[in-house]
Amino acid sequence: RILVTGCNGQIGQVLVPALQQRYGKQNVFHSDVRGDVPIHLDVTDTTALLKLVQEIRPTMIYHLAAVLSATGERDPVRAWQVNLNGYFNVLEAAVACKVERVFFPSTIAVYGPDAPREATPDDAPTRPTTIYGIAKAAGENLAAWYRKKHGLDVRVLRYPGIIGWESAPGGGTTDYAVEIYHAAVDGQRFRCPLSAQRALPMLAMADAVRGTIEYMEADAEKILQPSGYNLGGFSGAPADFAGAIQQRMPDFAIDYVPDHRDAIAASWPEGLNDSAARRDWGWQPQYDLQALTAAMLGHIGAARAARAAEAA
Ligand code: VAH
Repeated sequence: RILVTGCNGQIGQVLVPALQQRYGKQNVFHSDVRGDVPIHLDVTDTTALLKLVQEIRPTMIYHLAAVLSATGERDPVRAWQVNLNGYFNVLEAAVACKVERVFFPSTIAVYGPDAPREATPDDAPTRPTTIYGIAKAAGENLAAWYRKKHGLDVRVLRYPGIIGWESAPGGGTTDYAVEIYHAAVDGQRFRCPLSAQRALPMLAMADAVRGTIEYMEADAEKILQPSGYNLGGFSGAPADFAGAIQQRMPDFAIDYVPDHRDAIAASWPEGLNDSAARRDWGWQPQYDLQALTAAMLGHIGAARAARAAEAA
């Protein structure tokens, strides 16, 4: 049985159906603190979380509940409570209930300006400059402590910006890379909060979800880096996304109006070296910028047409 926390988030909304497909709906329990959920759970409620894990007795926990980078800078207290204390509760419950594997989503936000900008390796220095990145870097170290102290198999992936047609992002610095496609399909001029050349590592949602499940199912002896892995896809800047869209929709227009998120993005790498994940457990992304752009415009366009037909 599997428990997913933060199921209503950008990744959770796609991961849960993928897990249900793989393991059967009856074996996937999913929770969130907000929205329409089968299980209401605030991961900062230690007692409620332990009670839920005792009831479900999951073999795996995918802990997705988190406050992302941009929101975290505005509400550092909540970000710390959720991103560290909530995660701490998950680890304690996992040990108490003998959960076999725990997934902890880390992020390129653990890297700071002193990490190599291009092809940042897994072992680059992690000196984050956001509360979100600081909590996630601490979380990676917590994973190592629980692995050493309790033998808990906590698996860590450092996600780049994740772009999918299936769900809306919330509170991240990379949210623009999803919103830009919706603006294009809606025929709206897009106001981009990052500067034109601000490149970041990006990954298609479909690749991220498939890769995460493959990683969690990999035999333990393949995980040669217990501290975790970069999960890379491609490097893209706003101007690259705009160009790929304009190849298909020449009238698409964009304005670059950098805000606080541009400074956050400037502290992150522009590209990742994920060769260790490819070597150890066979990671292989399938979408590059062109393929993702075609898929995003196709799926979002089809959903828009379906809504228009329904309304007619
Ligand atoms: C964010 N989407 O923007 C998340 C992610 C690498 C970025 O951690 O905060």
